[in-house]
Amino acid sequence: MIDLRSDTVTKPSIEMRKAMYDAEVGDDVFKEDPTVNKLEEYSAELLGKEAALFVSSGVMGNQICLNVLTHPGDEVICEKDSHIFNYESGSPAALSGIQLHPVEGMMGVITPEQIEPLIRPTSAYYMPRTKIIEVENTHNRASGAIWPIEIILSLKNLAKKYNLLYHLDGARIWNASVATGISVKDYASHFDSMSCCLSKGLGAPVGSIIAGTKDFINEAYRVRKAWGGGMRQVGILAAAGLYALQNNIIRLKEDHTKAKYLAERINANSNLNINMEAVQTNILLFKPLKLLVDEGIRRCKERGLLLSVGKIDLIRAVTHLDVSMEDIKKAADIIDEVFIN
Ligand code: TLP
Repeated sequence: MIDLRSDTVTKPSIEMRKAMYDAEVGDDVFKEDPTVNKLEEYSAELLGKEAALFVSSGVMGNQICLNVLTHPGDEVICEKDSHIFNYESGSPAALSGIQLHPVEGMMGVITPEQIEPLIRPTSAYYMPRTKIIEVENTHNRASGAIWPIEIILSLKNLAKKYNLLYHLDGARIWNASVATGISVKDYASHFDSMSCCLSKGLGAPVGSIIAGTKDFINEAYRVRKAWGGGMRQVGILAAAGLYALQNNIIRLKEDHTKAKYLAERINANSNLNINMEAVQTNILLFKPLKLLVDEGIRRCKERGLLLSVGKIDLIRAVTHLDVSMEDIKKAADIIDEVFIN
């Protein structure tokens, strides 16, 4: 099976497993796991933040950040297709008593002109309090599109003007960085808090990192424990994360090349529609014109290719380190066979 459902499906390589096997461990609830401590120090340095914290997932990372930065009744402005709005089980409301204010963007990007009129006047005590602007870079449901740095900067200025906080869901910030050449440190420097995944394109089996000031991370540490996320001899997993950060960032370029190739093949098929402009990293979304999404996915599966639903009318394919260029060529052939070119 060629599995392009997500970059989360990658399995730890032999070298990564060896690093896990060799990891020194201790009780992380006592902050005595040397490998976790190393991962957190390494990540803070890499992201140019005062401190970082290892958490079990991207959802946990985003939700801890939102919880620490808000009070119940606050509001977070985010893009309509963002992960926090669509795929985090309603946790902003359930866990933090806050609401999201989704705004429709262009390829996942929302502008200051759209956001400024939505910021609630501080005098209006009967309204929710606007507290955070959230950015997702790269943007999952916008086909892995990258936020232009100028817009990131202008939203930062807007947040400053209104005394708002600025959060980055950087699950795939590594992909944005290798595609643009802008360092993750540079991206991170604009945000008060950020969350980034080790378990997607970087190939670790588990885990995300959140980063910010020391005070922010001290609070996050408390929330993680309160939500049952305090882990013990978890250096075994942190070792995989450290290996991923040290070895698997630059190679993401190969995933982008594979995605571009697949997108071109899909674009050449007259029974499929794809927005080539949005294919900037490792995710592609395409629309079957003569078959239903579920039926198309089923027929590809029968031929050895796993795809997923991107949106109601869109199929998603994600390239990653466990699929070769050969696999991608085979995948393109299967797609042509199913959606008869
Ligand atoms: N995304 C998953 C699914 O949930 C859709 C995927 O297969 O792409 N932020 C972004 C932008 C994400 O894409 C994801 C996962 C997360 C956060 C959450 O990460 P996990 O799954 O580790 O909780």
